[in-house]
Amino acid sequence: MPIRFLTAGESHGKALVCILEGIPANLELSSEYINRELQRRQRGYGRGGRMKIESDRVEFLSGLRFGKTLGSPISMVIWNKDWENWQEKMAYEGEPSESVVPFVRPRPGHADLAGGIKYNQRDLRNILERASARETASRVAVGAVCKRFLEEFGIKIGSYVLSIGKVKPPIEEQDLWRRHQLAELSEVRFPDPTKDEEFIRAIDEAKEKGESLGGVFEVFALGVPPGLGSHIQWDKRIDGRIAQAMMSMQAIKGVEIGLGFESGERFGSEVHDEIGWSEGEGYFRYSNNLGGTEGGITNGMPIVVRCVMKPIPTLTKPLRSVDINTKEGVKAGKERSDVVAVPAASVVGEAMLAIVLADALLEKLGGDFMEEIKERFERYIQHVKNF
Ligand code: EPS
Repeated sequence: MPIRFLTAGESHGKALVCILEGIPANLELSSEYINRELQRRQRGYGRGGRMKIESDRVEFLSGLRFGKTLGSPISMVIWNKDWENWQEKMAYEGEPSESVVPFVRPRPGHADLAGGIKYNQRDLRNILERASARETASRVAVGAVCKRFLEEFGIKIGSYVLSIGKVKPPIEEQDLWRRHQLAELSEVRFPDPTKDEEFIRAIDEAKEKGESLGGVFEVFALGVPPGLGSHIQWDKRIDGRIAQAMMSMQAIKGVEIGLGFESGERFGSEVHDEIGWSEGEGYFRYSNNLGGTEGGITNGMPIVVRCVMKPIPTLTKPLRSVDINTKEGVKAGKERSDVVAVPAASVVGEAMLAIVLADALLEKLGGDFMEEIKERFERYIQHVKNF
């Protein structure tokens, strides 16, 4: 696995930090490129007050010189503007001041209780700070670097929202990239901005009721060559690696590739993608029901992944819980939060898919600098066409 990354940072700490290793030398990269992706993650109707405070931007700490990667670990920091308001409550050293009120009423659905038990923390803030989806800003920064890398090989990644709560308008536009472009114009990343109002109404209604909402989004990759991942071992299978990456995102409860669960309801002839061949181009498929993977290997068709996000666990009309000190039945604690974050999760999904594919492409091609990797890529593409 050539690509490795770690993130660090509490939601209301000073900053989010990440280290990305494995990106080859001589890749052109700019903070502007990464910041564009970070801004995309901040959008979406139904986000809470935090997104008005933050304007996420990355600062490079290593791995880059004069706009090109060095092949060394790329480390990046995203400063939390909100830190200014949390310095006392999140102080790194000293004793807690009187203003620090421990969080003792775990929210059903959040990591609060399970994490508190596991790490023996009686102030559940010590868990929720790291469990927060604020961490996904780091993933988007890492994913942006991987996207930049994949672009050099003509691989493009996009996404759009399919549903929020029960709102699920039909999608007419079939071309995946077109859907992505239309989603960029929508306040909820739906690939038809004329439907935004329907979503906004549902989100407003949920907010009024003290509720939150989840939903489904689809992430895809175009231009992925056949041959990434492998059938030979469970942990090399590309579909397994994609599913793990997606499931690791906060609040994701299900992942499907291609037709996914629906394939279990069809005959084999209605599922498997028939094979064709054309002069100059080589093999192609008449359909893409399997979402671009067969036997744990990419097959040259677009990778299509669908994820479901559960509703955000912080409710302004909270559910039943227990005070971890008194053991009394109480209402769960409240935190400032979002009503819905599916559009943001869809952007994070792009980042996770980019990370997996960059890793698999580097595994396939090897190499330490862009020029040699590109040469190998061209040779491999010739092999694919001539096979
Ligand atoms: C998030 C920042 C958080 C939340 C959200 C995601 O900001 P704050 O907690 O300061 O309001 O908006 O986190 C959660 C939904 C969660 O459950 O923790 C972000 O940057 O995406």
